[in-house]
Amino acid sequence: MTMKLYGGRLSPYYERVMIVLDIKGRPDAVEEAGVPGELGSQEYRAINPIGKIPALALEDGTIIPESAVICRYFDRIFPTPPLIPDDARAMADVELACRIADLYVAPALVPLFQATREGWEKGERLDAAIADFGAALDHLEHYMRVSPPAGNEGWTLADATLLPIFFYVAMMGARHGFDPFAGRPRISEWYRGIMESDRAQASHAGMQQALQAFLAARG
Ligand SMILES: N[C@@H](CCC(=O)N[C@@H](CS)C(=O)NCC(=O)O)C(=O)O
Repeated sequence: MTMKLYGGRLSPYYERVMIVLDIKGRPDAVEEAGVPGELGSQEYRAINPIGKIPALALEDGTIIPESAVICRYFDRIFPTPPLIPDDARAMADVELACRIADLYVAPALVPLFQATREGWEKGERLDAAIADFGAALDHLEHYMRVSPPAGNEGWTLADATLLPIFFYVAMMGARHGFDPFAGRPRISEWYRGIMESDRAQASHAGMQQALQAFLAARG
C-alpha cells in the first residue's frame, strides 16, 4: 500500500507538503486522497480527530497530522536534498522563518479571509485586522534571514513553508487594498527571487486552479 496524503491544494499547509515532495523529487510518493466526507465531517475526523488537513497515512495505516511534522518525516525518509541546513546559524534562520510563518503570519490571515467572505465594509474592524496582519509581517521581516533559492535548487523548509502562505499574503493585500511588501525589503526580495523559479510558479498556478474550482463549486 502506498502512503496517502489527505487534503487539497487550497490549503497552504497541504501545499507545503507537496512542495517538499517536489523538492525531494518524489511527487509520486503519496496518493493524493482528498478529504473523505469533507472538512468537519465525522468521516474525516475518524481519520484525523484534530479535523485539519493535511494528514499523512503511512503504509501501515498510522496517521501523521501537522504539516511541519509530515515535512520533517519526509526529510528523514528522503534525505536528499536536505530541507534544513547543517550549519547551526543557518538552521536557526530556517526554523525561525517557519515558526513565525505558522505562529503569527498564517493566523493573522484568518480575519482577512473572514472579511473577504463576509464582505466587511471599510472601517475599524477591517483596519484592525489589516494592522494585526501588518504586525505579523513585520515580525517576519525583522527576523527574515533566509535568501531566496536559486531557481529550483537549494530550497529549504522555510521556502516550502512560506511560499504557499505568501500566495494568500499577496492575494489578501490586493483584495483589501494594501501592499504587504511595501517597506519590507527582506520579504520582498525573498518573494521576488523565489517567484523566478519554475517550482514557485507551478505551485501558485496549482493553488490558483484549486481556488477557481472551489469558487465555481460554491457558485
Ligand atoms: N497546524 C496545522 C494547520 C492546518 C490547518 O489549519 N488546516 C486548515 C486548512 S488550511 C484546516 O484543516 N481547517 C479546517 C478546520 O479548522 O476545521 C498544520 O500545519 O497542518
